[in-house]
Amino acid sequence: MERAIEISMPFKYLVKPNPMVGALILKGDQIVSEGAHQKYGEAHAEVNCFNLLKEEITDEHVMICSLEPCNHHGKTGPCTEKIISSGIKKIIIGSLDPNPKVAGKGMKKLQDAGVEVVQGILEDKVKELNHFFFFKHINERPFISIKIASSADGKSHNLDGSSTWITSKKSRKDVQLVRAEFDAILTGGNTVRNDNPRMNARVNFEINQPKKILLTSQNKWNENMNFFQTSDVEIIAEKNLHTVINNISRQNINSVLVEAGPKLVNAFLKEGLCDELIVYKSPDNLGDAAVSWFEGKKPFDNFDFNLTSSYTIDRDKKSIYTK
Ligand code: AOF
Ligand code: ZN
Repeated sequence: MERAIEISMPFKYLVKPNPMVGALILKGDQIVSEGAHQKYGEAHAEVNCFNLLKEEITDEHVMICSLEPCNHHGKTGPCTEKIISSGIKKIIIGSLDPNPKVAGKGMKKLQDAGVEVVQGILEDKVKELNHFFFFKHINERPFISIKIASSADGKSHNLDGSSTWITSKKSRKDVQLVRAEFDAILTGGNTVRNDNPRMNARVNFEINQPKKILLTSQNKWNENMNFFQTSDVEIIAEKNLHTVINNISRQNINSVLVEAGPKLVNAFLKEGLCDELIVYKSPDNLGDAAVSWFEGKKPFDNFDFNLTSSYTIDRDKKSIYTK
């Protein structure tokens, strides 16, 4: 199982919002084939594993899958059918699949066909690695992170709208890596109008880019702005954030990164729609002619957040708060 998990991991950024999955076939204690899910929308781990198998299946062969094999027709066909028709007699599963389309049905299909199933091996590891995927199906909404860049005096931007970089170049590079982890990036009309951001993940490896979601009541946008130049963009005019998140939950999105100004960020916090707050803080002040991120002295305490980790990035500090 450790090996099945290991071979799934290099594809983290390419398979999302799907989970990372690895599969092996053993004969005795020898691995005779292995495969991973390598790209969103493409072959599942089990299929790749069978395609690379160079011998006939006998009663001695056992399959190991880090996730319960699927039993549904999604972008690809059901893995259970492939397993059953291969004649394999035993399968060991890391974790059951929380996706309601699968959830236990894959295992049942295999058992009904006479395949012996063992499940729950290194289950916690599989769940931890695919945290967003499990979170979405358990909570029926995506994991929501809010990222902000703050001056030492807790400010977001200058009152007159003039833009200044608050944090260092290295911190801004780190933000690109954070973006790469998410299935969607959500922002507001003010941020797009004032900052003209690209809001994609600019990293030096191939990824399935996050979808971009713009919350705005403005219905006409200049398509030449940076935001509209890359990947998938959706404009949502709804004001109720719970309705917005319900809409996003119906899509294949397990995680949302909110990168917006103080108004929208505070609205998400007040509605309890934030699981993680990522703060990049510069050592410099913006002063009186600037807008505060939060009201009050200990803003994060108001929302029951605890500091869970912090890092130094050049002159800045990155702090992660969770509930
Ligand atoms: C498997 N093996 O390698 C993966 C599974 O749209 P599809 O057909 O790609 O199906 C995606 C769903 O299948 C995904 O949400 C999850 O429930 C499961 N992932 N299942 O048997 C795999 N990646
Ligand atoms: Zn499958």
